[in-house]
Amino acid sequence: MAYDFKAIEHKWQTYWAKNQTFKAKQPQDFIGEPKPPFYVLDMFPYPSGAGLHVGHPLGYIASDIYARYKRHTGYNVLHPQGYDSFGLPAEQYAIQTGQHPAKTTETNIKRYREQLDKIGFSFDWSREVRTSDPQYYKWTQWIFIQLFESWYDEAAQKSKPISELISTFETQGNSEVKAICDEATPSFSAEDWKDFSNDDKERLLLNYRLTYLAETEVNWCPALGTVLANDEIVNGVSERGGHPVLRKKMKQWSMRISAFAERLLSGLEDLDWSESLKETQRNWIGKSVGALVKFKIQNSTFGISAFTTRPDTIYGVSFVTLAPEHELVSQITTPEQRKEVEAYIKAAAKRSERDRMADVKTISGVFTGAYAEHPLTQEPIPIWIGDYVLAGYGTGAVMAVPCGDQRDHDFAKHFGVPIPNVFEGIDISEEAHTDKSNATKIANSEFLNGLGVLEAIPKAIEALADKGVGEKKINYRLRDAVFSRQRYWGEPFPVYYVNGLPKMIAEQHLPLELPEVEKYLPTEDGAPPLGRANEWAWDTEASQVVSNDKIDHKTIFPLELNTMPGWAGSSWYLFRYMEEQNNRDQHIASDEALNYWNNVDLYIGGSEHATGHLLYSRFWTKFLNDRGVLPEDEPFKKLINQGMILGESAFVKRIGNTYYSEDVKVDDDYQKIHVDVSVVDTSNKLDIEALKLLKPEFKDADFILNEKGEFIVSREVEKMSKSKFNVVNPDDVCEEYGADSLRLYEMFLGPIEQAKPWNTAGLSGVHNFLKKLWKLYHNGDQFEVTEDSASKESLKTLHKTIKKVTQDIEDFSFNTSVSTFMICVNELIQQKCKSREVLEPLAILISPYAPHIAEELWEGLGYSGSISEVAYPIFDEQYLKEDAKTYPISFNGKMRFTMDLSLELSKDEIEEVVMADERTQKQLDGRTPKKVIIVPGKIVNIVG
Ligand code: ANZ
Repeated sequence: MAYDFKAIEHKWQTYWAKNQTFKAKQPQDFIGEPKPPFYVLDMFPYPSGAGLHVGHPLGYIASDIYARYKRHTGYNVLHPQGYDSFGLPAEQYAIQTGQHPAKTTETNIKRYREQLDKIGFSFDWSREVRTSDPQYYKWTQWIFIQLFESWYDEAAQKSKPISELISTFETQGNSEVKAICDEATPSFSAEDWKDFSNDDKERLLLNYRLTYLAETEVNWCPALGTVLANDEIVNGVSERGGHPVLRKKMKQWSMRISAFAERLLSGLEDLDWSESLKETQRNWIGKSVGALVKFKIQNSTFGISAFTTRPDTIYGVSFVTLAPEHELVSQITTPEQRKEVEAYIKAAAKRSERDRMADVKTISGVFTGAYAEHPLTQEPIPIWIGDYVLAGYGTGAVMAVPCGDQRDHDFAKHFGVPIPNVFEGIDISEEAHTDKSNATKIANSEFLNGLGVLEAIPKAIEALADKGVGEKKINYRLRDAVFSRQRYWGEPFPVYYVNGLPKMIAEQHLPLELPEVEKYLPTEDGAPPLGRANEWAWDTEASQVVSNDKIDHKTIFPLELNTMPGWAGSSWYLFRYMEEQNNRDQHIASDEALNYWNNVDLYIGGSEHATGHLLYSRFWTKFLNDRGVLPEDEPFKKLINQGMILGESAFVKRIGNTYYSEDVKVDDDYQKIHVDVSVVDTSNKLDIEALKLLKPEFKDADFILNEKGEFIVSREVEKMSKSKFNVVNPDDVCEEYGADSLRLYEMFLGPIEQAKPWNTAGLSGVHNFLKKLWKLYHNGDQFEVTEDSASKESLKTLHKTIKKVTQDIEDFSFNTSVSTFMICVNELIQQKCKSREVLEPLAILISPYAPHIAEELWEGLGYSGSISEVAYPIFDEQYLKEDAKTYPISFNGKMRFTMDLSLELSKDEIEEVVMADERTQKQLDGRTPKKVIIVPGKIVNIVG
C-alpha cells in the first residue's frame, strides 16, 4: 500500500474534528486530581484578504509540536486559536467597496480556518475568540471601565478603585496622596473638595484615572481625517496618499501606562524571553535617573523646571532650551521676539517627533527674549526655543551645558550663544569621568572635584535640594498611550458625554455595539466615521442606544465617536481562552479557570510586537491583577520569536515588450521584472503559457529562449510578500506533498528563531523520508510489524533517537529533530527492523511533528483512538552502552593496528588478549615489553 497522504490526512483531520480530540479540559472536568495544565499560545492572526502564505504557519507548527509533545507527557494542554479581527485593512476595503467590514472579516476568517485546518494543528477550536465579536468586546469595554474607575497608588505601587481615592479626598484632600497623576494637578483640602461642583470633581478625577481624556499632541492628517501613528508618517507626510500631517492638540483617551513603567521594567527579570527582546522593552521604557532643576525667570512669576541626568554639570549651564510646544513659550516671549517665535512654532509643528529626533544635522531654534536665573550663581541665562527638545520628554525643557553636551554645543555654536568653558581641557563625558585621574583636573565645579560621576551626581542633587532648587527625579521615556482612533472598525467606547464630561455606561448594558453607518469615512466636518451614525445617542433612562434626534442633554446624551485601537482586544485575549464558550457570559473567565491555567506557558509570535502588543498586554495584565481580576501579573512566561520565512523571488529581463531568458546575453540596458513563483518550476524554468494565463499583460510579449529552447528566470531571496510575487501557498504544498511534509519541512528549514529562505525543491526530501517511514511499517501492500524482540542495534537506534529528540524539543531545536528522525529511519531500514518494540515508540516520537501519518501507523499497530495522548517513550541509558570498543594498539606511542575488544574485559584480560595477538608478536619481534599501558575503553600502548 503506497503512502496515500491525502486520504490519511483527510481521515484524521475529520476524526480529530469529530471527536474534539484537542479540546482542553477544565479543572472541574477531572474526576479526582486534575492533570497539570500547560498553555501553549500563538499570536492570533489578523485575517487579511490575502490568506496565509507558508511564512505564517512557521510559529504555529513549532507551537503545535510543543503542545502535542506536552500532551504525550501527561499535561492537560490548552492550545487555542482565534482572530484579531478588528483592523484597518477591512475598513479600507469597506471604504473602497462599501462592503461592511464584518462581512469581509467573516469571509477572510473562513478562508483562514480552511487553510489552518489543512495543516493538522491540534487547536482547541471550541474556545475560539474574535475580537470583533460583541460578546468578546463587551469585556474589552468592561476592562476600559475598570481602568476608568481606577487610580495608581505610587506608594503602594498598585492600582486601586477610584472610590477609595474619593473617600481620601473627602477626609484629607489630596496632600497626603502619592498618586501617579497629571503634573498640573492642584493641591486641595477636604473642605475644598466638598466645595467643588460635581463637574469640577469629575475634571479633577480625570487627572488620576488610569484611562483619561486629555488634550494630546497628535499627528493629524486633515486629508485622511484621522490621527496617524508615528510609523504611518514618512518624511513628514502620510505614508498612505502622501498628505501633509500637522501636529495638533486633540481631546483623546489615553492610558496611564507610564504609572506601570517601573513594574514593566523590573518584571522583565523573571521572564523567560530572549535577551534581545527584553532589551528592546527596556530601551522603550527608558529609565533615566537624574534631577529636576528649577530656574526662576527674570521679571516673571513663572519658573522652568528641567530634567537632567547630569546635575553635576550645573555650573556649565549657560542657557535653557524649551520645546516649541512648551506651555511657557507664549507667556515669556518678549514683544520684540514674538513675531519670530510664532513663525518658528508654526514651522516646527510640521515636523513629527520622530523626524526631529532622527535629524541631528538641522539645527533650528529661536530666542524668546527672556532670561532665567542660574539657580546657584544667579547669573542671567538666556531662554531659547529649540526643536531638538521634545515636548513629551522630561519637562520639555533642557538646562543646556554647551561645554558638556554635544547637542547643546552645536546649538550654541550655531546661534552664537556664548560657550563659557568651565570645564576647560576636561572631558566631562560619563566614560571619561569615571576615570578619576581626569577628574582631578576639574577646576570650576565643586561637585566634580575629584569625584567620579556616580558620586558627583548625588552630591549635586543634595546641594540643589538644600537650596530648594532641585530634587531627585526618575524619568521614563515610556509615554502614556493614546487610545482613541478615528476609525469605524474597532471597539466603541462605552462612554457618553454630559456637559462635555465622560460618563461610563453601566456594566449590565454592555456590549455597546457598533452602529451602522452608510459610509466608513470621516464626516465632512472632520468627525470620525461614527459621526455618520443616525442612532448613536445614549438614553440614560431606557439604558439603550437611541436616535441622535432625541439628544436633549437631559436624559439623552451623545455617545463617544472614536473607537479603540487594535491593541485593545489583543491585550487580554489570552485569558478569554481559559474559559469555555458556554461559561463566558458573566466574566472574562471564571476564577476557577483563571486559577487553574494562570497564564501562558509558551507564547510564539513575531518580534515586531516587542513594544506594542507585548508591552500593552503586560500592562493590562498587571492592572487586572492589581484589581483582583487575574491571579497573575505577567501574561507570557516564555516567549519565542519565530524568524521570518523569506521568498525566492523570480525575475525576468525586459526590454520594451520583449523578455529574455536569464542565460541569453543582452547588451542593452534591461529592467528586472518580478514574475509569480507559481509559474516557475524548481529548475527555474518559466512556464510561459501559464504566465500569460495568470497575467494577461504578458499576452503579446516576445519571449527569447535559450539554446535549449527554455526560458530561465533568475532568483533572489526577499521578504515573502504578495507584492513581490514570491508567496507560496500552504494549500498547494498540502495538496502536492501533504501537511506532514509541510510541517516537517518548515521545521527542517533551520532554527526556529532565524530568518530563512523557502525553497520548494527541498520539500521532496522530507516527503521521501515520510515514504520511507511508511515502508518501514509495511511489507508491500501489507502493514507488517512483528512481535519479535528487537535487535540490540535497533534498540540502540531507538533510544539514541528518544534522547536526542526529547532534548531537542525541550530546547526548541526542531530542525535537528527532523534530521535525527531521518537518520533513525535509515538505520532501522538497514537493520531490517520490523519489531513492535521499536516501531511503536517511534510512531509516538514522530507524532508531534507528523501527526497524520503517526495516527495511521498507530491504527495499523492495532490501536483504536488517537495517538495524541499516548505516553511519550522514555529514554533508557542502558541501550546506548557500547559493548565493544575499537582500541588503537600503539607501540612506543605509534598506532600500528586496531582491535575490537569487549568493554567488559578487565585490564589484565585486555593485556592477555593483546599480547596473544600475532600482530603484537610481530611488532615485538621477540622483545619483552617494558610496560603495557592500558586505559580501558580508550587506548593500549606497549612500551619497550
Ligand atoms: C544637562 C546635561 C549635561 C545633560 C550633559 C546631558 C549631558 P536621557 O538619558 O535620555 O534621559 N533632555 C532632557 N529633557 C529633554 C527633552 N525634552 N528633549 C531633549 N533632551 C532632553 O537624557 C536626559 C538628558 O537629555 C538630560 O540631561 C538633558 O540634557 C536632555 F553633559 O541635562 B542633560
